[in-house]
Amino acid sequence: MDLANHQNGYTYQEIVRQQKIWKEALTSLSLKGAEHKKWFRDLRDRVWVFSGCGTSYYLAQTGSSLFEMITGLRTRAVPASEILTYPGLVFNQQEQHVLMAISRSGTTTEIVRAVQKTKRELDIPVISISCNGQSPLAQEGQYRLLFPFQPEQSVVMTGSFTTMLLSIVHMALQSKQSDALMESLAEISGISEKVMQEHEKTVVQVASSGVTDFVFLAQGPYLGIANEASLKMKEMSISSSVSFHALEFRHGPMSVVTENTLITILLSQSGEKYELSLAEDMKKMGAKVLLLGAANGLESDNKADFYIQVPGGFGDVFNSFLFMPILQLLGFYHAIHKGINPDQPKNLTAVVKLND
Ligand code: F1P
Repeated sequence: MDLANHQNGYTYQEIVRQQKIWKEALTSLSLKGAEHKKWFRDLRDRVWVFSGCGTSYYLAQTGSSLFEMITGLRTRAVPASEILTYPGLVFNQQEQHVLMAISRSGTTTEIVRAVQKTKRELDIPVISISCNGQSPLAQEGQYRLLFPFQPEQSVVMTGSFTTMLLSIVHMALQSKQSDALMESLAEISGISEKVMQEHEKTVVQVASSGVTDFVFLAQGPYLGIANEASLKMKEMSISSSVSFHALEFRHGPMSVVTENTLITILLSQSGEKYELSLAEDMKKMGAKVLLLGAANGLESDNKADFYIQVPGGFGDVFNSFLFMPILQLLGFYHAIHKGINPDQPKNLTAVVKLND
């Protein structure tokens, strides 16, 4: 595997630089705490609807879960297309809403049209979250969650996902006085960098272990991460890849498991007992199993073929920042293993523009 050559490519560079970008974003966001606190005063009685397309939809799923865990406010996550096709199902008339519109480019047709419909026709306030502060999406929002971001050259989103997620977590933390959580947020970039460096060799080993199709399983706030990991694997390595709620996998989807299947289970705080038992069952079925989690003594239980253990104590709110870079590298290295250049993904464009 010609690693050196592809590690100079921008997809790899954008994966390994992301923690540095988080620090820069956090410096800028920390100056906006008072403004974000005012947003809560304006909008706290509403249901917070998170929305985006593709990677940004999976970010919406993850962001809404973490936002609700932190703030206790009611949230939901929908693809932008649902706002265009079934606005009445998204914005139930019994409730009041605020739309959190997410987009790396800020120019994706569906999310821009969804924001315009939500704001102009439905008179619902919009918070724009984008890596491009000059974009139509950023300009459209009455509220703008923005931060400095070195634009990504890659078609596939990597650091843009985690940096926008960081901005959502930072904003959610303004709704409560928790020095401990703010300290963890400040620490997580350094910890994540170490995790990525420490486990990169294992990721290369897993990616080139002969597996050919991929399953990513998770519960709760990790489902969006599993969905994004699956999309990364598809986009970068052109491989068969699916994702489900972990405990749903036994109810039919496990029928596709072969000895060439890698099942990656993201361990959660609340579901670990069930997820470890699932790992054991899948290993018995002949799949290769990768356990990714903060559990102590992970390797002692022999329930899996591969283990990536991250430092404990950061909990469900911050583990996504430890898991996502690892899962992005998995897609990257499997692409290299297949002789595919992730800088030139097949059939994809960086932004989807509709003409209709
Ligand atoms: C959304 C998106 C990406 C996908 C591809 C096409 O982009 O669907 O998630 O990987 O790049 O565009 P954006 O709205 O977040 O810019």
